[in-house]
Amino acid sequence: GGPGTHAAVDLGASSGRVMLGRAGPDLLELEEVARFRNGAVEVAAGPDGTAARLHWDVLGLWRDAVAGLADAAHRAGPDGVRSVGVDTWAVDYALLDADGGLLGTPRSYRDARTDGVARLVHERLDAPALYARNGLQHLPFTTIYQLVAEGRGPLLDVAARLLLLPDLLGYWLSGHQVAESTNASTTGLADVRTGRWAPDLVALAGVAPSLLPDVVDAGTVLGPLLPAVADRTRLAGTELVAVGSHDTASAVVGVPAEDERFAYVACGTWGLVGVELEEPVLTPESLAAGFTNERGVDGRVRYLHNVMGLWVLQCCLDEWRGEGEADLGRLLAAAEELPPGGPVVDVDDPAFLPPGPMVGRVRRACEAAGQPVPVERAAVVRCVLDSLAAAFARAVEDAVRLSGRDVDVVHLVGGGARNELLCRLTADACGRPVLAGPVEATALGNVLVQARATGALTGALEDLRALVRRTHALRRYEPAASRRR
Ligand code: LFR
Repeated sequence: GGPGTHAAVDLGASSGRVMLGRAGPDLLELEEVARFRNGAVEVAAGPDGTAARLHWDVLGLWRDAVAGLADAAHRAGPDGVRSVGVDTWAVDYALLDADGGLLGTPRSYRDARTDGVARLVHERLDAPALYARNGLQHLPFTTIYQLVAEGRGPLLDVAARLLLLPDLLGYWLSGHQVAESTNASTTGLADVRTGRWAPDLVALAGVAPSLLPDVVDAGTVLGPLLPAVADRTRLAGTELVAVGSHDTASAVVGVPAEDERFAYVACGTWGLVGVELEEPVLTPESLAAGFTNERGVDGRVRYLHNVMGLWVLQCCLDEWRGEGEADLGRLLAAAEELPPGGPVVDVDDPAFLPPGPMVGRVRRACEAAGQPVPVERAAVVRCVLDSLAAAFARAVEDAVRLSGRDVDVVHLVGGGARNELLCRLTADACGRPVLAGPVEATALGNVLVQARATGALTGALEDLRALVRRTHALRRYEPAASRRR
């Protein structure tokens, strides 16, 4: 068929957007039709009114997504929107009753309820054995641990179904309850070899197998939107397509790589750093280095490490805004003027994971590492960016070493590609060229998979990536050693 028009709902932990995408053999463009804030909402709701709980406002996200889809229908004009795809961050889920009603309010992966839970799971299946089954880097908030924490409350006793968040929105859009496989792979409940639910791991989580819906692969056309949704959005004849519903899986599809010799940094709230492989790497060294084998679109392996990402900077900015105003552009310009060789901290430290004031955590980490403590805001910003760049470089080297895949270039996609200082520091730290962009790689990956599923595009991921490369300008950063002085 000719070019297709598609709507991508792309929800990140700090912002969501609805994009209208047009794709064909020589065409790939995105139009932003809606952008809205997102963030976990904290309430103190323990028995004594003190325990902080972190929830996602899924109803607000649904309302914003539907409003965005209505705008998309309007902007698309008479030819309409062929399909819709939804991606969000990973691991978090909603519970539904037998009639499909929402039970409770989904928790954020940053909620402290998982503190100490992983240890309990590892007492029953040790970390190496778990790694052999699910291939995942140890993160305290992986769904399997969240479910063990969930089991301390009442909801699992009445829940009939668990849906990961993009699949929840997909259910509300189409009435179909499924688990898309790239995101299912992040739960810790899926077999790293097959991408399907692993009964032993489901049992370890303490849930009934019937709680989990059937797994479908990205590229599956799930069916038309529910009539009520189609009416409200004026999307007539539009179908829901399962895309790489884990945002990072869609981002990796959207990496404009020329051949397989590339590493990627998908940099937004998190920095996901790794390579794409055909087979998982499950060695003890890989486990020790904190490398995950998440499932990619077309059954590829996203062999990567989670780096804390722009979250650390976002929390510093929120803190400064609370004290008055804070201008990121000006802070970055001042940070750029500072000499290299300043303090670097280990951003992988779990101390940086919870929400709340961040500047003190950065300073304390410098102190603990015996490094000069940044005082001025610009010095804190520079420390965070130098630390991210160092962590990205370490993860690229680890990915290369552990997988045996040599790389010529590091593609930096996502919101971080806008941050020129971060891109330059990353090139310097990696000692390799960085190709920055597209900023909207995730939405592009979402649209590309829809376009291929509905016939506007054909080919392998390499062909989809070649299209991104032909249609999007990238910015190249050479590492310092090769730059002229
Ligand atoms: C990035 C991301 C990461 C995942 C983290 C938590 O947005 O999806 O890939 O590890 O969020 O879900």
